[in-house]
Amino acid sequence: MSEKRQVSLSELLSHDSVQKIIEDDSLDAMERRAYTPPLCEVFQNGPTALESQNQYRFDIDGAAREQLPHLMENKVEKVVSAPSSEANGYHRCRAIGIAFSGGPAPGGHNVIAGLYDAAKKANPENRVYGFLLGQDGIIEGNAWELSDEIVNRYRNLGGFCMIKTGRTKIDSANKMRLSIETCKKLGLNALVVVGGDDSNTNAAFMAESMKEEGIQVIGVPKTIDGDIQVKDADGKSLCAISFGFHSAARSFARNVGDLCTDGSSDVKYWHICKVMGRVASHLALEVSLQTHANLTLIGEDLANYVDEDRVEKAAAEGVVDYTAYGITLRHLSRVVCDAIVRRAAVGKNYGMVVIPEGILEFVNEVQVFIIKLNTIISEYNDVHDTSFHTDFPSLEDKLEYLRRLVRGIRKMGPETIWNARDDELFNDIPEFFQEGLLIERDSHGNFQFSQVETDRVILGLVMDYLSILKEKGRYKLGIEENYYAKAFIRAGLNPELYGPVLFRNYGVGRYLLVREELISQKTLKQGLIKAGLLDEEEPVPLSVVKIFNKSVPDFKVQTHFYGYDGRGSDPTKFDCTYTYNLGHTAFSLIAGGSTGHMVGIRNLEKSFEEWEPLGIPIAPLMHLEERGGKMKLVLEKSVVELDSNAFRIVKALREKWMAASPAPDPFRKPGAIRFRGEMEEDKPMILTLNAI
Ligand code: FBP
Repeated sequence: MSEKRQVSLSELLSHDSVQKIIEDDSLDAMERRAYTPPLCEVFQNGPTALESQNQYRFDIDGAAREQLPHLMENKVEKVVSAPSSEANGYHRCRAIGIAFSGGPAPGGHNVIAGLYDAAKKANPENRVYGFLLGQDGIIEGNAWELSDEIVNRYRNLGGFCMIKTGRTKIDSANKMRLSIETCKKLGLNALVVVGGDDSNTNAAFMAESMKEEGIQVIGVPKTIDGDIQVKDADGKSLCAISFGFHSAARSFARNVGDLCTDGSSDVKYWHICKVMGRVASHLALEVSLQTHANLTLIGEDLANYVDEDRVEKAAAEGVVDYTAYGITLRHLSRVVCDAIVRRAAVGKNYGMVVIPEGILEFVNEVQVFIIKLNTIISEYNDVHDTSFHTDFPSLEDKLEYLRRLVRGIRKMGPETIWNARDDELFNDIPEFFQEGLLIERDSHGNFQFSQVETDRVILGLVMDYLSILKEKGRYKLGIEENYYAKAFIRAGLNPELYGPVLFRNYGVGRYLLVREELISQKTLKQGLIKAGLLDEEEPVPLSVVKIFNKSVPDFKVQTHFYGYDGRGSDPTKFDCTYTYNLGHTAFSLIAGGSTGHMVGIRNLEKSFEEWEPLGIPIAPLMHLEERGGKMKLVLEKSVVELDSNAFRIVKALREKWMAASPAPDPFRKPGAIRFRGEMEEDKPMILTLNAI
């Protein structure tokens, strides 16, 4: 017997094929690093300057005027090629710091790469520092001077791994003082903050406070949620979408698309897919367009719901029922159940539902709880040295605190907010949801939807309502007419005789629905006896039982959450190009002397040649909003507009995509994020549609 010599482990590890396989870098990553995205023409032609655009108008909030006086005169600035007289200023030696803020979004590394390349090209002596772990890095003076080696390692790659991120904001006098000290120590001329609405809000306050010190602050619109969409007072678009949205949406859509394929193959599951988007439903809307999932809930749309029956009833009594406006948890579950029941009626006991993470924010009763609990928690934290969550670690402790508020034991503000009715309603909701609603708020007092099992809440309600519908005989699985006829003929039974007795639509529909009153073996037997098809002592024929059992749907569900995965995906070509140009724009704004501006690119929906880099003044966009129980000056989040083209199209196709008909499901397969080759659609669909 010949013995085969086993290769030693060290030989194996040094083998060429093994080396290739265990290499940390994939071919895709290597290609991404080597790729340089195209640059807008203005960046290809040497130094740039800024040109104020007076055609844009803003309705300025009085509070913004008061709190950000030095930024009120800021205008929209277009990046243009610099006349030779201004070139010197552009090339002046500078030190710039950059920090990520908030959740990761694909393309962040290219903002750094764009800023770094522009800075080094303008003057090789320029220094760019990356602050580590978000704004904590600025406060604590924790920064890295970026080099070619560091920057090259992350070009076109996803995540914020290069310098990491954090959710701290520079929102107190002390943090501001420490940040200014850091900037001075590093000799910084400018700071770039790459973040969402809250971070850009924060950037404006930093710009205001640092102006005297001569430190410029520039924001970059980042968030996968896509809720930074800026228009002027006349509706002219300045920033159509934040970066990262396209990549995250494509990543979610790819997963949802694959589930559509699996779901319509083994036809036994309803897949409930929750997709990120803390408040706004833009991501869900884009996933809907990309995949044609059977049902996509859009929070903004549901919030607009009016219960006409209740309105009419109240009107007849001469009163107005305000609770008839807006969505309730009950209505939400009805919308989902309606889709399940209608598809079941045509034999489809499976389907795809897309739920935006922030949907509960739009539900009346949940909204009230969130606002009240935000206020209670924030007031507690303001009054005490410790925090609400440290003092009341368990759910029971928290509930007891709320009970004490009701009993009026605590004689401070919050007890008026939480009354006996709130407590009663709160105690009616499942424990895991109570815990979810009481979780720690983020540093802005924002409710953290990603921590709540929204899908579980909705599913619980759906299951309850489906059981009711089942008991009432309204939730049945349609039986294909031919299948029924063949099965009965095989069993020697006359389908024509049994059909009208068993089905409510016999001879009408292709899918037969068992009569509502036939809800058990017992009622089935009685039905047959009553129709004279069976004697009392006879058993129900097996094929009748088989058809009946087949008509009773077994609701099986799989839940999925798409969020962190998409946030960590590599950027699409669109996001690679967008962010690389945003980085260049940031440098141009700094070189042009701007502060308190957010970078933007106009005409993103058009061909690349028409992209127009600019600076958008943040302060004039700000308005007062309730945050953690207080009115704060913030940059407004853009939610899905119900009169936008993208939403109107999804609404118009809702019935088609629900596919509650015998026709095949019109699922669309978006495919993977491809970096190489031609891509089917090269920018967010909502962007293209809304620009029409
Ligand atoms: P940003 O607004 O900071 O970009 O983050 C958005 C987001 O990705 C939301 O979609 C999600 O709700 C949230 O972050 C999750 O936050 P965390 O990373 O703290 O869990």
